[in-house]
Amino acid sequence: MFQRRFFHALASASRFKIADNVKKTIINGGPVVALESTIISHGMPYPQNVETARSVEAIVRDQGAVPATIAILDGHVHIGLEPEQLDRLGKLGHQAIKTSRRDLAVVLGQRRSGATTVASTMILARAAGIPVFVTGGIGGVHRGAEQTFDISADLTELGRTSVAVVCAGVKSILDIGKTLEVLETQGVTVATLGPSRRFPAFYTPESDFDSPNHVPDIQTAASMIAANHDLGLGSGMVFAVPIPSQDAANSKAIQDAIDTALAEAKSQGIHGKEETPFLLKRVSELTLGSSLEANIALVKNNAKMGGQLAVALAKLKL
Ligand code: PSU
Ligand code: MN
Repeated sequence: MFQRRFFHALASASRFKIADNVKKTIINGGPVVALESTIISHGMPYPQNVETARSVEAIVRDQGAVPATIAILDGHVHIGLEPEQLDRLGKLGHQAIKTSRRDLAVVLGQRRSGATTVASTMILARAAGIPVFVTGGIGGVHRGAEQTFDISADLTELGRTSVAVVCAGVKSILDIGKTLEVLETQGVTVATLGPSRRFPAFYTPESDFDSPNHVPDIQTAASMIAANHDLGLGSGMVFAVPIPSQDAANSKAIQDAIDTALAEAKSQGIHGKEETPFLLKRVSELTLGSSLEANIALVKNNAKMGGQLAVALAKLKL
């Protein structure tokens, strides 16, 4: 029943619109899973984005948890979207403002609509009292960051906001080794969930890096979240779930597409918040959709794990 403790006074402010079933479940200490919206607007094309978002919600429900997709619509923070709202966001695509921590005040203050990244979804989930969040991949340290300083705000957010993020690791459009280093600096607990000791590479089950921790089962992961909260660490956690091997993409084809996309981004001068969406789109185009298929499959698998994790956590009586 500890979500009740977790519930933040902030979420009762008039800027928040929390869906009735989500609110009821949070107040009763039941299982809720937060879902981000940049993956919908900027991470996948329409209509696959909306179809995926809907099936992800259904999978979370099948595990016995309540899904809460988070986005900003007309200046309000929505925790839990109606089907029409999800559709609107999916159709908006890149017209929705990609909203990370620094953008929240801008989008809300100007009463605009925005899709939340991992960083801002964590902030809003924390405010609403939702300790578990499912996504595809988190942002990380971009390749060449020693020159550009491009390090996703997701990593610093993970250092300061105690939400557990279930993902498939980070894409190799990023520098996976440097991403793990920054997560360590930020004090983020990182663990691969499942039998492997490797940190996953999003489209493929294993990167070249060992995961700092390895958790064999959901129950243990739930106990780790409870320990994080009990100690009041205030920092986030990453549970990395490798893509199931039958869904994994062809590693060579993906790597070639990533190399081409990175070269294009460089020659076209694409940087800052535009870079990640550009790379995701180009990799999908260059692999003729096979990366998108893998992406959809892994998000669904994460939703299954995340739903079960939220259920296990809600059952822990603290
Ligand atoms: N990685 C993916 N898919 C995504 C994103 C990252 O595989 O959709 C999105 C997430 O919303 C993440 C954001 O929080 O991109 C990171 O963007 P940036 O690198 O600009 O911080
Ligand atoms: Mn960036």
